[in-house]
Amino acid sequence: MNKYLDLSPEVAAAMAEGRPVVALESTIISHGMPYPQNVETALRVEQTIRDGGAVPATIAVIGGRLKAGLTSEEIEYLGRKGRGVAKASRRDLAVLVSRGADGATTVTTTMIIAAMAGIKVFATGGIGGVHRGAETTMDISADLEELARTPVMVICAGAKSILDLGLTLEYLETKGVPVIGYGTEELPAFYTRSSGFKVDYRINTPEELAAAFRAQQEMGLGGGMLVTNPIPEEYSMDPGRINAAIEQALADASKQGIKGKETTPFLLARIKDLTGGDSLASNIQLVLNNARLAARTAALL
Ligand code: PSU
Ligand code: MN
Repeated sequence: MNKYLDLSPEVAAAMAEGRPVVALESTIISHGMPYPQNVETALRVEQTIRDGGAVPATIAVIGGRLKAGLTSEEIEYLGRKGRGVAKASRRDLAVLVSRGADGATTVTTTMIIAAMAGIKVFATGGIGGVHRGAETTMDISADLEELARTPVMVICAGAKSILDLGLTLEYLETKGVPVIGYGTEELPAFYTRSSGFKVDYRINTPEELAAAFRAQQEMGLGGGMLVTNPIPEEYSMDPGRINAAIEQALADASKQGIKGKETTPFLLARIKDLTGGDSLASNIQLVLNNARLAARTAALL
């Protein structure tokens, strides 16, 4: 075992006995949602994974240790500190660890630490991607590179249209990342079930998801798989309303000169404010929905 990595006793026991484990990220807690809904949601997601017969492994960097499996006190700490915790991407791990610092893990670093721990399935809300205007800013999330290199299945609700969804799909194609629609032909756009863009394959069962991932790994292709699971109909948002909020948030970010790693957290918080909290309710429901699918799929791997 990697000397920088700590598995919680529950995760260590499940891995040793070959029981299903699902990884969860912590940037969604610190930077993705406000306190206290962030902590409540993180704990509810863990419970949903347990109800689905798997063990949750929420991932973060605490005191310079890579953690797979947090205590509820650690989750509370990350949630309370919010954007005061470093948002940790691949480039941040070396210095955070050598300094004994804390970091909230993005999709990228959650995949890295999950793979170190031997965890194959990871549930979250949305991934990073190619930002609108990336042809001049070159702002492309490290999440896409990680999907290309690290063997973890990431189950999300698609990507928000704060991103350029078409360019995000082009990038994933170049990098050889399979993009699967769970029960859909269309890439879901996080708050809504449709985006107008097609996924590579529609898969309708956890059994077929597990079989595709197993084939990818056994052939030695490596890399991850992106499973996009549409938000349940009853919680999806009105496209006109959410898209207006997204356009406004993007305009505000540009006016305020928001750049780099601040961009995504700024947009998420702004969209939540502009929709009076309705987007937060949808966000919570889609994460729970992804947790349920992840638990079922992990049980088959
Ligand atoms: N998109 C969301 N919610 C999130 C994130 C993205 O809808 O919480 C977080 C995830 O942790 C993701 C990260 O990995 O933002 C991407 O940040 P960036 O765009 O800076 O790569
Ligand atoms: Mn970026």
